[in-house]
Order: sequence, then structure tokens, then C-alpha cells
Amino acid sequence: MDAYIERAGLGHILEKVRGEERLSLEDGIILYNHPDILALGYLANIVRERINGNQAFFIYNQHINYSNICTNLCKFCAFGRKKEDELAYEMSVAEVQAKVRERLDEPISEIHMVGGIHPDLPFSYYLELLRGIKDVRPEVHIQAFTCVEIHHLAQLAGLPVDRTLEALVDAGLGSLPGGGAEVFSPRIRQLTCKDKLSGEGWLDVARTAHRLGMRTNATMLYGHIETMEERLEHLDALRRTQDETDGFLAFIPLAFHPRNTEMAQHADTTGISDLKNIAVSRLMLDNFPHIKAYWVMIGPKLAQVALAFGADDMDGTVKEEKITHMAGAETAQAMGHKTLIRLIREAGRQPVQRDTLYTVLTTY
Ligand code: V47
Repeated sequence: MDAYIERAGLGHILEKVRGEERLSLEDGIILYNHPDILALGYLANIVRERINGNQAFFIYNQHINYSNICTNLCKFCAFGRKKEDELAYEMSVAEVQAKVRERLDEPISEIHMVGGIHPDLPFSYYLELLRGIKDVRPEVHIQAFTCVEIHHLAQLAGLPVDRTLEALVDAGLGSLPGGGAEVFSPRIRQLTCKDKLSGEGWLDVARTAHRLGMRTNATMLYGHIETMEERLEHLDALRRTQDETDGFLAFIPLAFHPRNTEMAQHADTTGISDLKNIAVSRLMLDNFPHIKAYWVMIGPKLAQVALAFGADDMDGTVKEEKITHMAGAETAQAMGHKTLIRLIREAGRQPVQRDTLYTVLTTY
């Protein structure tokens, strides 16, 4: 295989990967522009197996989107709605509790909860949401509110971000999901989500959470108007932040779904670009423990293949995913844990059911 990688012109990158030397942004550009996906997969798999061996993780989780009302209305988003829109909704604490109660007979270890930037729900609503979930399911880990939501909640609370996070943790928050990062480039934010918290602002919230000992995830929304350079700058900003804090757990590349958005003229991403984003992020983010192939966005079959291209995690059972499905995703709304185990086994990996912080719950 080494001769094959040499012939593909990637010998110098193989040497760096074997020597655990950090790849430069120029290396990243070479990788993104390289047509040989098997060569990229081979390189990414070296890092994947060094960090995670043959294990492939999944979680028994439940997604809840408490409201789609949003003042940001990003052009790539089909989920957010103005308050007066007929499809706008917001769930009461009792309604969220009912969603949690519906699945009490399942061994769910994590509730993943995000929503829009709501113009007038008070800070107390968010505290009550967390407490309400914990009342129904005390042992569950709540991974909720993106860095963008946390910044908004701090403004609502009139508190600095660290004090806001402390109040939320006190009410039951466990960790932050990776959404809202999009692409950090000011150019992309200006063109696609000009009212959203800046990339620097997003990273500041993540840093503050890490300083308090919280773990958080990170994402990148790819496949729209961003350049390769902008993707690599995004990855580099995450890599530098992780050098400082070591608080990120997983990176999740998110494939842009254009339908029902203001950017509907774009084509769907392809299997090769999905695999490339997994492989390049595994290679560039040498200090991130986990790379997730989020089956909801790239489909279960490609997520399975991605386990050989740098990914070590398939996310989980999910159920009732709204953000991608409003934007035209054709994947199912939920996946049984038996299916996840079968997908992982047939990929030649060892299925490991984890909790949010990657503690091993069951090895199959
Ligand atoms: O923040 C919005 C993105 C994110 C679209 O942390 C879109 O483990 C594709 O962040 N096409 C929410 N993506 C999802 C998310 C996530 C999902 C699963 C696991 C984790 C984790 C995080 O979805 C948003 C935004 O970046 N998004 N619209 C769209 N049309």
C-alpha cells in the first residue's frame, strides 16, 4: 500500500502521518483536491486506528427540538421560522417532558436538545426545560444548546457566559452539542448567516465551557459556497482551540441539504465529497478524539463505509430529527440499536455502545 500512496503523490503526507507530525493547511488542500479516495481513506484510517483501534461507537439517544422559532433565519436552514409563520412552534416544558416520558422504556442515555434563537422566551424557560427533563429521567445526560444558543441565553440572563453555563449545569445541563459552527469564515457568515454569532464568538463560548470542565462537540457545514481554504481555516481554528483547551470530544462534518432553504439552487453533496470531508477532518484534527459519521445526513450506508475512512462513531438512535428532514433528508427518523450494531459489525469494526462522554457501556 505504501507504494500505492507514493504513486498517488502522497508519500510526504504518509511520512508525516506515520511520524505523527501535524499536517499543514497546504497538505489539507492537496488532500481535498486529490481524486483518489482510497488513498485518502488509507491515510485517515492510520490516524483513526491509532486513536480508536477497531472500535466504532454509537449511543442510545433521543433528539428534541424545543422550538423552531428563530431570529437568525440563516439561508442554509429549512428549520427556523419567524414567530408569525404558520409552521412556527414552541414546546412547553410539559410537552418536552411528555416526549421524554414516551420513551422511558428504552435505555436512552442522552437527550440531544437544540432549538432556534427565540425572540422572547425567558432564561427561566431554559432552566425549567432542563429541570423538567431531569424530573422525568434523572439519570439521563442532557447535551443541549449550541454555542450560539448559549451566547443568546447569556444575553437573556444578563450574565457572563461562564455564570450562565454554571446556572444551566446546575439545572441539569451536561455538555454542548457541536451545532452553529457552520463555517467560521466571516465571508461565509456574511453571505449565509449574517445575524448569527461570529466564528470567534462561537469559539469563545466553547473555550469558556472547556474552562469550566465541560465537554463540547464541533461541526462544519460543508457543500455550499465555501472554498477548500475556508474549510481548512475552520478546521485549523478548531485544532488550535483544542490545543489550548482539550475540551472537544467529537467533530461532525455536516453535509448541506439544500431543499426548502434560500440556497436551494445548490446540488446535494456526493458520496465522495462526504467521505473526503470525513477523511480530511480525521487527518487535520489530530487532537480530536472522535470523528462522527452522522448517518442522518449522509445516510446509514455511507456512514457505514465512512468507518473505513476516518470515522469512529455513527451517532445514535436519534428519533424525530427535524433540522435535516425539513431540508429534504430522505433518511429514516430513527435507527434501531440492532441496526447500528449490524452496520458496524459488517464494516469489520467492533460495535461499542457509549455514553455522551465516551464511557463504554456495552461492547458487542
Ligand atoms: O447547527 C442547518 C446544521 C446543525 C442545515 O454535536 C444543516 O453530536 C445540513 O449540529 N443541511 C444541527 N445541515 C445539527 C448538529 C448536530 C447533529 C448531530 C450531532 C451533533 C453533535 C450535532 O445542522 C445546525 C447547522 O449547522 N444545518 N441547516 C441543512 N440545510
